[in-house]
Amino acid sequence: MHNFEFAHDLDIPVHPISALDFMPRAELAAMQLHRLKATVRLCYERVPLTRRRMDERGVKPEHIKTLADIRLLPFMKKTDLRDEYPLGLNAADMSEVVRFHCSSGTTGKPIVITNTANDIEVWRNGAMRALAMFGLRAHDVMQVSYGYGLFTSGLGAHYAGEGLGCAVLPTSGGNTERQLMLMRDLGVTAIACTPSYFLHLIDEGLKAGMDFRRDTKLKHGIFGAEPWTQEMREKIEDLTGIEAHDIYGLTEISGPGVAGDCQYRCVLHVFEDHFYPEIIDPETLEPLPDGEEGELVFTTLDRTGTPMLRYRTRDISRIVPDVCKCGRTMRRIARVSARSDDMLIIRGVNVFPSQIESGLLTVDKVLPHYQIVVDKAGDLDTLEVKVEVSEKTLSDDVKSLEALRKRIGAAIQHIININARITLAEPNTLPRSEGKINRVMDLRKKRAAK
Ligand code: DLL
Repeated sequence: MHNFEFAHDLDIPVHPISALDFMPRAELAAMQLHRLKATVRLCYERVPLTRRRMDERGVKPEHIKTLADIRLLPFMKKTDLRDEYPLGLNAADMSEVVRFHCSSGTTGKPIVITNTANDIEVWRNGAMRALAMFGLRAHDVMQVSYGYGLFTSGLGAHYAGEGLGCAVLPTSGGNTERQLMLMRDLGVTAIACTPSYFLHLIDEGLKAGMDFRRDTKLKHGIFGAEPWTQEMREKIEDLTGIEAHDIYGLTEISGPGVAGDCQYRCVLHVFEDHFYPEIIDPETLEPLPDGEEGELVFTTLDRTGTPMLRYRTRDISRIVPDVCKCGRTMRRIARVSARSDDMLIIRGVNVFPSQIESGLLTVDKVLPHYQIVVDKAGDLDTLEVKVEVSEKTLSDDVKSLEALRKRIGAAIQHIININARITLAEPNTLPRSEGKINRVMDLRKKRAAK
């Protein structure tokens, strides 16, 4: 169907659904521009907030003549969705809407996204292409342990698996014992869940005497919905022998399947025929050149329920220049290891939880369960990192434990330049999660609220 612009050296045959991933750039750009124009027209005609903002800037749909003209358009933010709750940004007639999805924020009302049948297809297409890129095929048995419901995770993974012809096991989250039993008994080869829930499954499996390599057929993990580091990926792969793939997405733009990594890892291909990425400086709102880190912004190119123009995700990434060795022509973004919302300011230094994770997971003997506690002693911020180690490690002599604490502290300090107090915790004592995990306790906020 498409000419392949670049030779590719995939070790697995390309799935037919992936053909679009290899579109020649010129063809892709023409498709993007055509779709962008239609989306801008739709928003201008149907979404009063967008129309007002475009009018204020003197921008009309006909001013969008090239892809670069996207810069003329106003941004959208999560607060717009909240302020326009429930349906102010909906562009479709209710007769065309087939599903609502919601994403909760930390405060107040959820945001509501309407999906037309077309939007579900767009979403399914991105999610299927992600799984195909990971190497899943019809013979795979996929357990979906993401939650089903208002969140997009469960259903997104579900469609993608079924679409590829996999046998899907919709366990949703929770009931870990049953999850493990079914995983083993049904010969599950792929699991889709948050990386933090998979850690919990590994733990519970080990406790029950289960060896993932020996007792399961698990080959693929389809992990996303929360930031996780390369070090965490290595830890998971080491513990279980699976390939841990990274799938990215967000409710406002569609769901899981906006981007994913190919076999060359570390960076994610964006399904650019549907979702147009930009990186901006969050202060000046100016687009940044390829390679520079900033806030990830997406424009949906062919959604019709709640189309989004230049949606500010608050996720931090960068566009990775150059062509990928896999031959896909879709541009790449660096893995999203942090959200600007998660940034902690400790003694004046900006710190992301993922930086602490990267540091501590380089130390052997450390288990991938930790908690970050930020507090104040007088006027000074304090940072404590609690990390689990095995009972065997804890039974080491005092000197060895002190040396281990020092090594962990040094690994963290090397990255964030802050001295943290390290507490070694017993196995299974730090919080676990069935969905997105929060590993940070910022007690300064509680003190300030008192
Ligand atoms: O979490 C959609 C999703 C489900 C993606 C399952 C992947 C797998 P929301 O609940 O709207 O949607 O949350 C979106 O989660 O802005 C990121 O901050 C974060 N996130 C999602 N995927 C990744 C990832 C789903 N692979 C928010 N790496 C996004 C890092 C991710 N962060």
